[in-house]
Amino acid sequence: MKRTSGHISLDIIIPVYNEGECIEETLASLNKHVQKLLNRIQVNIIYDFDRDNTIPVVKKVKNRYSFKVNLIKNRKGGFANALKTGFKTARSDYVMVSMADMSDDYEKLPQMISKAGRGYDIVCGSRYMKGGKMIGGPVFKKFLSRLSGVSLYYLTGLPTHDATNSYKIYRKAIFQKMKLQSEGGSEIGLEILAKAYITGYRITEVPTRWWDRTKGESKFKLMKWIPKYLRWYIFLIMMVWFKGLPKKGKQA
Ligand SMILES: Nc1nc2c(ncn2[C@@H]2O[C@H](COP(=O)(O)OP(=O)(O)OP(=O)(O)O)[C@@H](O)[C@H]2O)c(=O)[nH]1
Ligand SMILES: [Mg+2]
Repeated sequence: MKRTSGHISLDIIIPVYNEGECIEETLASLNKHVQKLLNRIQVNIIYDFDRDNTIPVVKKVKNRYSFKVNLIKNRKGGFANALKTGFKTARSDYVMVSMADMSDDYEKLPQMISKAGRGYDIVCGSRYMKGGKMIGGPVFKKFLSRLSGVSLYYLTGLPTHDATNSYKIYRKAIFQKMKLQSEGGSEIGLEILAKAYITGYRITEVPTRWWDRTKGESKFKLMKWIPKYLRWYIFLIMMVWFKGLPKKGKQA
């Protein structure tokens, strides 16, 4: 497998759905934490419809930052398709997924980038390892998310305690042969991680904090997404227990 060292290039994918209240703060915070890095970085904001209120704000502020900001339309609509559009249109060797609602920990971004540069195929932001934290948010959702992440770590040996966190860096090449079936929401992150792990890609984690949004509206509907997450949770356990993992050095 081709390994990259040194300064990786990175496309940061931010899916948005009416994030006009949040996007400026998110871009400014990103800029603060990446402006001293030597990596080539661009930010791709993926929107579904032309009247999305994020668009005028992005057009107003996009030239203020050390990175280029692109607006890209997700023609099929929905979170999972926004990520697929983001992966397809990315120009860099690595892609990072981040949210527009100021929930992700950009202080840890340089550390995540550096780990990707050391040869990892996926670097996961991890709220449930030592040093990670979740601040705010609905208690039941937090409980389920922690339970699924920590149980997968122990039941399958997955090298992260936080499989369901969307905040991750991926080596773009892993998507070349990976068929993604998720059509709906953020369970696509778990699908990618599960498929990458059973293929033998190198995965690691970095402790990150997560903050609940203070502005805008959440689109996450817990009851609707539980079965979708469960599908990939069970898939991963079954694959690891009954088919096993590829031997080290035999990865795709
Ligand atoms: N393009 C696109 N982006 C979306 C869609 N739904 C959500 N997003 C974006 O995806 C990110 C995460 O969405 P949130 O609604 O915050 O959901 P969440 O982070 O899973 O859950 P919360 O805990 O409620 O914040 C945000 O940047 C949203 O604007 C969608 O249908 N299309
Ligand atoms: Mg959110």
